[in-house]
Order: sequence, then C-alpha cells, then structure tokens
Amino acid sequence: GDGRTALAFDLGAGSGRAFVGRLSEKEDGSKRLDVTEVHRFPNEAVQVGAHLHWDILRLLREMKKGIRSAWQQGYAPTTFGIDTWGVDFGLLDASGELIGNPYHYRDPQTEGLIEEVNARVGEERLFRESGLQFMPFNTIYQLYAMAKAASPKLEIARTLLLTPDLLAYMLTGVRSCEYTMATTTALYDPVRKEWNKPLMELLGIPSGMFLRPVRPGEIIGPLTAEVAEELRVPAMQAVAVGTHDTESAIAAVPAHGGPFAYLVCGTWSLLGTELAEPILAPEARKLEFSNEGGVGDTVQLLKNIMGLWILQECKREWEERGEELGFAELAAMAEQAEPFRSLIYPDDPRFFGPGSMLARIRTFCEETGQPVPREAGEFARCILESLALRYRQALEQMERLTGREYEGLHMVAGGIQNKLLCRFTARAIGRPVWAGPVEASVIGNLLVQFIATGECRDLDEARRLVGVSFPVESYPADETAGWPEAYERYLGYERAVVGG
Ligand code: LRH
Repeated sequence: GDGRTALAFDLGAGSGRAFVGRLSEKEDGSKRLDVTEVHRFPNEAVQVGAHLHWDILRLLREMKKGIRSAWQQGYAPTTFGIDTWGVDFGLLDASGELIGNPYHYRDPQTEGLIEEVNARVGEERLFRESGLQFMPFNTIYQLYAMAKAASPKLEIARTLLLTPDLLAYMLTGVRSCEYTMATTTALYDPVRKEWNKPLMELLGIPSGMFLRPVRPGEIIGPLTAEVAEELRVPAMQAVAVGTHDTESAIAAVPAHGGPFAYLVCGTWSLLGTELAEPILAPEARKLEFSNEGGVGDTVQLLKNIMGLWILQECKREWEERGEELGFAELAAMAEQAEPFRSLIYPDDPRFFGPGSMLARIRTFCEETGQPVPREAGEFARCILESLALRYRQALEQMERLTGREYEGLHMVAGGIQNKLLCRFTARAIGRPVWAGPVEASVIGNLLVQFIATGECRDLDEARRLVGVSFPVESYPADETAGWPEAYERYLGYERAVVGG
C-alpha cells in the first residue's frame, strides 16, 4: 500500500537534515520503514563578542526549506517532528517573542560553575535530584551564569523553550516542553517527576518560566496559517518526538529482549543502557553517569564521552591550513599508522572548548611522556584508539553499576561510518559490535510520529521494524592483541591528568 509519510528534522551541532520516512505494508502484512533525505544544511556557531551563539533564525529558514522541498519532491507528510542536541534553550518575553540569540553549549560562560553550584547545593543533592553527570554545559549552569550576571534577559523572560520546542513554536505558535529534553536541564527531578523549583530558587533561577513537560508521542499542533501559506503546504501537525537527538537515536537501536548496551556515536559518544528506574546511588555520580528520560517511559543510564568532536576539530584545523582531508581518508591514514604510539584521555576537560585541538593533543602527550603525533594519520589513530579504550572503560563501569553483563555493543548514528572506530571498539571491549542504523536519530524521530498516530504500536515494535528495515554490520572481537596492554597504559594517563 501507500502507507503514511512523516517528516523528521534532526539537528546536530554541525549540520541539520530533513528526512521523509515512509511506513509501508508488505503483502505478507509485515511493515517496512524507508527514509529519504530531502534537505541538508550546515549549523554554524556564531561568535559575538565574548559569547558563542546558535544562528537560530537560519535554522528556522532551513527547516522551512526542508518542508517545501519534501512537498516539491512529491511527498505528502502529514506530521513532522524535530530533534536536536540537548541542553540549549531560548527565552520568550511577555509578548511571545524570542529574547536575543540562544547561547551555544560551548559558550565559555559556564566555566568553573560546576564547582560553584556544588558548593551551594551539595553534589550529592544535585545528583540525587537531577540524576545527571555534571557537564559544564547543562542548562542549570547556563541559567546560573545568567542569574549571576544579573542578565536583563532573565528579568523579562516569561517562558523557557528548549531548542526543539523553540523551533516547533516558531512553526506552530504553540509553546510546549518535551520531556526527554527537559531531563537534560538538571532542573527536572527524575524521582518526583517535576521541575525542581526549590533548586531554582536556591540558585536565583526564575522558576515561573518552565512549562509542564509532555511525553514523546503527544501532538503539539498544526503549522500556523501564515507558515502553511508562506510554504504553500497543508497544515501538517507537529508531534513531540523524543526531541533530544540522543533519545531519538536510542529509540532506533535494533535490540529487543534482555538488557543491551549501546553507543550513540556522533559529535558526542553516549554509551549506555536502558532501565526502568534511575540509578541515583553515589556510585553513579562518582563514575559520572547520567539518568536521562527516554522514549517510552524508559530511563537511559549513559555516559557522555567527548566523542568524534576531537577528530572533527583536527579536521577543521587541517582544512584551515589548506589540507582537505575527508573522514574516510583520515581513517585510511590512521590504519597505516603505528598502533598505540600515543594515547589520550578523551574526557580531559582541555578537549572540550574550541581552539587548536592539535596543540592540545601534543601537550597531552608531552605531559604524559609519550611520543607526540606528527602527521594526520598518527593523530587520527591516537584519537580513535583512545576513544575505543574509553568505551571499554565506560562499558565496564556500567556493568559495575547495573550488575549486568553485556554480550556486545550496539553502535548507532553517523560515527559508525568510521568503520575503523567500530573495529577498534570491538577489539578494545573484546566483544562484538553491531553497527547500524546510521540515521538513528532520524529513524527514532519518525517512529515516535508513527506511534503517535497509531501506525506503530510501541517502542518494541518500532525497534523490530528498524531491525528488518535497515542493515546492521557485525564486527567480531578478533585481533585483540595489544589492546589489554594499551588499556593499562590508558588508565595510567587518565589517572595522571584527572588524579585519583
Ligand atoms: C548529542 C547531545 C548529547 C548532549 C549534547 C549537548 O548530540 O545531545 O546528548 O549531552 O549533545
């Protein structure tokens, strides 16, 4: 049959994409999902004075193009969903207009605030009441920075909208707050399941601007008449999907049955597992895990790992020097380079901000008494091996926390196109890696739209649909020689830089 068509916007820190998804029924009654990209655009941060911002109006314009383009290409999506990176937000004034340009989560304004907030709140309390790893960019620190600076923006703010909710508002006129994004703020209490007003008051964050969260699968509302007319399309309905990209990606992990471990591999690497209840014991805080709200009433116990950002930034630096190297080329060069020559601890905070990544990697190696990488292949090898070792560490920590053992690791999202990383990961963890799908966030976004309108029953059926609709590549844990020794070395460098 013709099936139903939906439109997914997936906005990452580097680029945004619009995909059409079609759910069709085969003759034997089984369903299939197929996805087609209809628009792609860069998402570039803009430095203004001391601050780093998102170009939110540019993103809105590109999303409008995406809607136009879907219909022009002959598709007829009846719903759309938006997912983006976590934590960031815009503020609306009393008349419903956006106040200023939203900050980028790598804006330096939150530097040093983890310690300051811990001193005021107590780290045990903060973790118990948020369930989140202390990451400098969490919404709580951004708002605390504004409160501390007595930002006039906060004074006139009436509504806080997280990025996907803000973009949905600009298209539909409806103010909403989607639950999975709300859980990335550190201001939402995962046990009491409500906004943490006492915490906001303690930190001077206005507590009246937060809307009651809605679950993934709720309808937000149709395009405004103005937008529908401008784009010459029917009034499609916006659906609140798992609007946090990580949660959309996890919804598309083709696993079912028992407990499974996953790695969402993009600019960030999120390694985790799905639970029914959060783990808020001090052990989870010390091992730096988050409990994020997921699609289908799940809790995602996961660790944020610096990820391919490190390699992306090196690539950018080489480009600026006129050396154009694609990721495939870099992987091929890395493969030729000497194994385990230099290793880094990817989550050293020095790698977080913008600036010369090559210089920071060199300094790390010098400080830890290792040879310094000389050319691109050596840098790439160092980064990919170090990430794989970090994944092993996170996986084993997670096993300690949950008391479970994981047979292997599901890897999803754009980073799995780096096959060398998948291979290294299987060898580092000594277990198989199952890689796919690449377009995990887009697929998870679409599936929640199909659940919202009843074409798909639930998360479990959705995941089965992923398994039969998209290829998954297996990487066996072969050729593990050298990895255990490299892991011991890696642990030593970690201790050297973070102490303990
Ligand atoms: C990945 C991601 C991650 C957040 C970070 C800000 O795109 O959403 O889950 O922690 O961006």
